[in-house]
Amino acid sequence: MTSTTDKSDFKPALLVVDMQEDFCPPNGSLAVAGGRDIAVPINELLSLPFVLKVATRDWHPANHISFASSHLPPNNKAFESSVSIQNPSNQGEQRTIPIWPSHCVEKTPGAEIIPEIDVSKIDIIVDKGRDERLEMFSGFADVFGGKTSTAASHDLAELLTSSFVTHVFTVGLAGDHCVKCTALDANKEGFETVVVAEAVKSVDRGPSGWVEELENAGVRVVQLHGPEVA
Ligand code: VGL
Ligand code: ZN
Repeated sequence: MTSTTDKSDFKPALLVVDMQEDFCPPNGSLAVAGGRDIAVPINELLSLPFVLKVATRDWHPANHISFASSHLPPNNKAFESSVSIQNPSNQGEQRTIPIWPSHCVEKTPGAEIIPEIDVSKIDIIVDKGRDERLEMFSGFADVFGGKTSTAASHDLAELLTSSFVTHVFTVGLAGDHCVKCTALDANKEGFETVVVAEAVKSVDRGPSGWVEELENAGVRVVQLHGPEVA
């Protein structure tokens, strides 16, 4: 038997982003309204034959740079403050990041994937944001675009490429943060990228600017049980 690489191959992967207790009501420190409810469409997707099913976990040390408790006034107001951080790998490069309540502290109950998700269907878990000095919304790279094994447990692009993935379906929490950044990076890495709208919830309850941002970048935002979102 010969094997050929057919450019028309459809080898889809599913990325389940940050379906963790701290992002879900009723007790999550950074709960997204309706966050727990999307376990239903996510489990439906998990029952489909994706070539690879990956879950990401936000996985921070207790002194993570995005936590209010890591800063002094006036930079310690969760949801209000933002701070400038340095790229540890490139002296002088800076990014401004928002400040959050402590969340998804490694090995704590808040960092657990919620029990409603059928984790038996997940092939691999990628932990991200492990470096106290770096914010990492995307499963692919930190806010400077860096890929370091101290910040992430796996190189997500490499995982997908080694399974010959062509298409990436992204779902989870939060639509306007980690899902958006992960989908934008998947697209940048060259994967055909789709976000499944019913399987995403966002922090921002207002008009969904993140949908437009994704669509402008070439990411399709679709309905699992209906037509594409306009
Ligand atoms: C997230 C804020 C901080 C997310 C993670 O998963 O969307 N948001 N850390
Ligand atoms: Zn985080």
